[in-house]
Amino acid sequence: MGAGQSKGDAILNESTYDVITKYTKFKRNDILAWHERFLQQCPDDTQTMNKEQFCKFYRELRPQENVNRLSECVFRAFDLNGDHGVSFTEFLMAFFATTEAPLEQKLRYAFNVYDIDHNSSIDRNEILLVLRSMFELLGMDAKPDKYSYEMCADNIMKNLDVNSDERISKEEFIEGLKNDPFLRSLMNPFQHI
Ligand SMILES: [Ca+2]
Ligand SMILES: [Ca+2]
Repeated sequence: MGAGQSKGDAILNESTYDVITKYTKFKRNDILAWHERFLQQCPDDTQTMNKEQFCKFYRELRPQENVNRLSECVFRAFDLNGDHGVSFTEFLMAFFATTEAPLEQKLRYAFNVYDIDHNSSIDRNEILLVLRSMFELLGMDAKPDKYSYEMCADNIMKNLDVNSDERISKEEFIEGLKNDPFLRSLMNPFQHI
């Protein structure tokens, strides 16, 4: 960054605009405002948020909710290319999808939240890990014992793993949650935003 230039001067290139306007309903002014806000969160020149920066920002975006644990899971889900950083394009597309998009699009990101190792399927262990964040978000973390998590995970596997291969595919996840309001309320981290 040259002398006299501040981060606020950083401009978005047209291809970023094109991608974002194609996949979201944001207008140019919205995108500019988000970009400025985004850059304030990453003080280095990378223009990409690391996990710590993202989690802090995400907690600010959902101030009424307990997303302390969840924000780390959401970081992995928003980092679509898996380079351990969330770029502006990744952020704004994901933020739109998880707040204003139709249910199916929200569930696609919800799937990514659970698919911790990015292998395009969810196993019981991944469910157990994310359930703790969901219990916290839903205010169910008073003192759940190990047993409640295990029971819950078994129940989820039983209901979503339609072909019984011990894994939940993206299709099983989306179809299952679309058709089961109870599981959706328990598992979708983006239902209230
Ligand atoms: Ca990334
Ligand atoms: Ca997985």
